Amino acid sequence: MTEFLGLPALASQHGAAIDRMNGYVHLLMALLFVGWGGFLLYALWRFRKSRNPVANYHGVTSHSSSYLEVAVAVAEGVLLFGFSVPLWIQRVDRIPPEGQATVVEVTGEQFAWNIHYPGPDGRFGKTDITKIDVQTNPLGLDRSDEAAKDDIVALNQLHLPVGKPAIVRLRSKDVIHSFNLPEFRIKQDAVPGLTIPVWFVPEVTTAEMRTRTGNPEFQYEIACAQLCGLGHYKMRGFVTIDTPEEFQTWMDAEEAKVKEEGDESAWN
Ligand SMILES: [Cu+2]
Repeated sequence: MTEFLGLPALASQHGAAIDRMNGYVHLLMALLFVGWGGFLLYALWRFRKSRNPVANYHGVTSHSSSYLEVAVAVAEGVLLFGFSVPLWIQRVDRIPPEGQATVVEVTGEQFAWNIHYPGPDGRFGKTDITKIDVQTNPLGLDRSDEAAKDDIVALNQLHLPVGKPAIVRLRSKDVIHSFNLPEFRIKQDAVPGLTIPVWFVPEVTTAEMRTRTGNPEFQYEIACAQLCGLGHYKMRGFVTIDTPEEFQTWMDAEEAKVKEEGDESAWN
């Protein structure tokens, strides 16, 4: 189905179900398009003036069109209740427990993605609007808060381990953005004032995808899918799917950076 629709390579667990549904919807639409187009041509020919010089006041007496309409409605009902709704419930209602997932907060702003990990303690530190500094502290993280001391903040670089559910809590600092990960079949608006969770299981590491696509420079992208201002076009982040070991190495390096910065500010 992925090839048939010309979709980006697939890299998440639930993505195949989304592609399948997308394919069925396109098939039904193609069928309707051909059916309606054919019917229009038939009607033009069948009811041409030379064959029908006088108007027929009885109209259509056969019921076949009603049966066809019912069949289309049934097909649409099956798509909606058989495929869409179960998938939707799974996506928005069956969020895995946080203890079994990588939890990360992603905050959109004009024009970047701020990535915030809770650090080894697993608790997100307090943020304070008065502490926001566009250059040094875009989230306004309050490092004096015990839970914030080990928090990791990154810009446009989201790392996740392969095979483990990832829960992304989406937020926005200014306008509505949209967090779009095409290869993971994830797209969700980030709305100011709301924290919206999205979850998925990444199944293909960045390295593996590089081999698969034959592109040594391949990167999973975070695209902003909502026209959010003049710099919308450059609001582009990257997702790196690591093996669990690589992820730990990256975390440790980020953790060391945080410690270093903490020591420096204490010294100052
Ligand atoms: Cu945006």
